[in-house]
Amino acid sequence: MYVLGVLSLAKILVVRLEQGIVNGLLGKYYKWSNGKPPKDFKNLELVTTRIDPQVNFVWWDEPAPGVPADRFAVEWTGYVVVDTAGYYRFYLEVDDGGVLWVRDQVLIDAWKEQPPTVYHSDIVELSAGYHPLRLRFFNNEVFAVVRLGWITPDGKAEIIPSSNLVVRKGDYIVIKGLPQNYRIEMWSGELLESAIVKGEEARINASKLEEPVDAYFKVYDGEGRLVGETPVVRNVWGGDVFQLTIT
Ligand SMILES: [Ca+2]
Repeated sequence: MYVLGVLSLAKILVVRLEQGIVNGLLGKYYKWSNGKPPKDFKNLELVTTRIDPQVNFVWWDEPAPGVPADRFAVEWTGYVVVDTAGYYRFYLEVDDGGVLWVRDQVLIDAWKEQPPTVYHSDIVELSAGYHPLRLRFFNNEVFAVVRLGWITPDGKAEIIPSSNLVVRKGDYIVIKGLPQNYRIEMWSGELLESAIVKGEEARINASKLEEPVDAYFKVYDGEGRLVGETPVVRNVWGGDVFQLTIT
């Protein structure tokens, strides 16, 4: 009779060194020369990129270092995190124009020069979880206003809080601490992805993970033998960096 492989498996400790989930939205700040910028941002000149905790701005001056107060545009991307499933409305106050997408659907389209104006979306039903969001905004001449809010199922209107906005820091989950040529698999109910250790680390492609998962890692040696597996780690996402230790 064979000895059950399970008995010989190593314990593998896992420590998260970096967190892939970052609260806020990724803001890309552009400038252009004249007229209204194209809605697709084609040929705009990217000046700077940063994480904005939320979108709640009034600008009389430069919105960011190197970005002019006149004729700038911003694209914010990330995910809106819905805690309670239900019916939501989004609202956008803009001077000058803006377009809001959630899940690739245009919810508000107000791409024109105007004084501060508030637009409401239709009611949308959202499941609990992560929904991709994109907001484009431009300002022609000072001053500028852009505020992104929502009305939650309980009727509360608020600027979307930073805790409900999320950016995924990277496309890869990086695993450190394993020998060269070891293979690592990421599981969450089913096998999600795998990668081989090259140099100091294994890089697991996480670009398809639309929201964080509770996952564990199986480790195989260079001959393909299962070495062991980690405990379940909560909220694993692109941009995470883990240190694994085989004990
Ligand atoms: Ca303006």
